[in-house]
Amino acid sequence: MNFPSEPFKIKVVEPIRRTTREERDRLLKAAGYNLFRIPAESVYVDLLTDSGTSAMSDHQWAGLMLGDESYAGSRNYYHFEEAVRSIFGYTHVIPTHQGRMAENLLFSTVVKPGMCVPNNIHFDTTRANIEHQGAEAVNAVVKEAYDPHNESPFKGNMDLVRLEETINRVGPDRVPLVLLTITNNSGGGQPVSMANIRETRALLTRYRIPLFFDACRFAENCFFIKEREHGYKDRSILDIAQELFSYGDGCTMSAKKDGLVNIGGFLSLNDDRWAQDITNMLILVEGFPTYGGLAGRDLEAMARGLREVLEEDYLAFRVGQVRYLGDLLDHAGVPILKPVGGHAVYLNAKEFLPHIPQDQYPAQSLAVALYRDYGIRGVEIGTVMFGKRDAETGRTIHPELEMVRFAIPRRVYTNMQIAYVAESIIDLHRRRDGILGLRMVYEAPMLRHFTARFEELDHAMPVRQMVV
Ligand code: P70
Repeated sequence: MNFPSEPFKIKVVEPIRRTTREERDRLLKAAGYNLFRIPAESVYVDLLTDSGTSAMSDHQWAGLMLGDESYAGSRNYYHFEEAVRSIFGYTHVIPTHQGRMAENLLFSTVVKPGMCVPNNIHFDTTRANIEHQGAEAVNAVVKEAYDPHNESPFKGNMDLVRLEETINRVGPDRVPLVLLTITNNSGGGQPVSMANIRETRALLTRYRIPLFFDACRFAENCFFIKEREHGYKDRSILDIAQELFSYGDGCTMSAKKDGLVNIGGFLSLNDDRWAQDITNMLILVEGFPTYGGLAGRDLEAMARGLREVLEEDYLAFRVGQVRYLGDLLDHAGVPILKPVGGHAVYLNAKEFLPHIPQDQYPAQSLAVALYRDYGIRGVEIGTVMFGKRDAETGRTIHPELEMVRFAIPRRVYTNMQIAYVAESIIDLHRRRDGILGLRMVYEAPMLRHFTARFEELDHAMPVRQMVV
C-alpha cells in the first residue's frame, strides 16, 4: 500500500476541544439530531464537508495582504481571471461568492420551465437550483455507480444511452445544456474518464447541446485520470485539465473545494450572449463583475489556490489520505462504497445497519451515533438529503444509495487524526446492533437536510412496506 505522507509542515495551529459523551448527547437533543445544528466547537474531527474548510498555504495568506479592494478593476481580479483562463480555457470569467450562485446565475439565465438538465448525478444545490426554475434535473450516470461493491475505475461516467434517451424523450430543444460533475460527489466522489467526456461531447455536438462541467473537484478528477486512464501517466495535471475542459463550453465552480479557499466560486463560459445576460444578473444580485460578491483578497487567494491544487505531490497526498481512511475501514470489514473517492469515504448505511429500515433514516442514525460516541461529524447522503415525497401517496421515494459521507478537508487533519476516525468507526461497527432509527419531525420544502429535525426512536419499529 502506498499512502504518501504530508507534503507540508504546520506553521499555525488551531486548538480543537474534546467534549464528553453526556455533553454531545445534550447537544444532539437540542439540535433535533441534525448535525448541521451542532456548534462546530463541540466537534473533535469535523468531516461534515471538504467545502470551504481547507487550510490555505503561506503563499495564499501572503496573497491576502496584497488584496486591492477597489470596487472596479482590482488587480486581483486580473490575476484570478488569468489563473482561470490558463486552466479552464473559456472566454468569460465571472466570479461569484460560491458555487451555488454560479449555478443560480447560469440556470436562471438559460433554463426555462418545462426544460430538462441531465447530469451524471446532480448535487443537492444543483438539483434544487434547476427545479427552482420549474425544470427537471435528470441523473444519467452509469449503472455501476449504484453498486457500492463495483470497483470500476470511472464510476462517475455518463451513461450515453440513458443520456440520449432523455434528450429524445424531452426533445433536444428543451435541453439547454448537459452537466458533468467532476468528481461525482453524490455518487461517492467518483471520477469521469476523459474517454467518457469525449464521447459525451461527440453525442451533444450531434444535438447541438452545450456541455458544462460542475468543476468543484476537477483536480482530483484529473489526478484519477492520470492514475487510471491509459495514455495519461506522463501528462501533467494542468495538461490533463486543459484537455478535459476543452471538450466543454463552460463550467460552474465552487472554489471552496479544489480552489483551496474558504470562500469563492465562479462561472466560466464561451457563449457571449449567455455571458452578457449572466453578467447583468450578477450586477443585480451579487456585485460588480470584477469582484462578484468577494473581496479583492479572496480573488487573490483563489488565483493562488487554483495553481497550487494542480501540484502532484499535493494531489498524491490528498487522494492518498482519503484512500488511507477507506482502506483502514475496508480491511476491518466496515461496509464502504468502493472504490474510495477523491474527497471522501462513504459508509454504506444499508449494510452497516441492516436492522434499520430506510424510512427510519439509517444513514442519519449512523451519523448521529458517531458524533455522540466519538465527537466525529460526517454528513448523511441518503433519504434525508435526496428522499422525495410522492405527490399522490405522500410516501417517501428513497434514493438508491444510503450513505454517511466523511469528507476530508484539504491539508487540515494529520494522518493520526484520520487513524482515530477509522478506529472509532470500526469500534462503532462492532456495536452496531444497539443503534436506533429516527423519525423526522420537521422538514423544509427545499434542501430539507440543512434544517430538518428528528426524534430518536426508543425501539426498532417494525419494517413497513417501503417504496423503492
Ligand atoms: C459538499 C458541498 C457543494 C457543491 C458540490 C457540487 C458537486 C456544487 C456545490 C455547491 C455542500 C455541502 C454538503 C453537505 C454539508 C456541507 C456542505 N458541496 N456542486 O460538501 O457549491 O457550496 O460553494 O455553493 O459538491 O459537498 P457551494
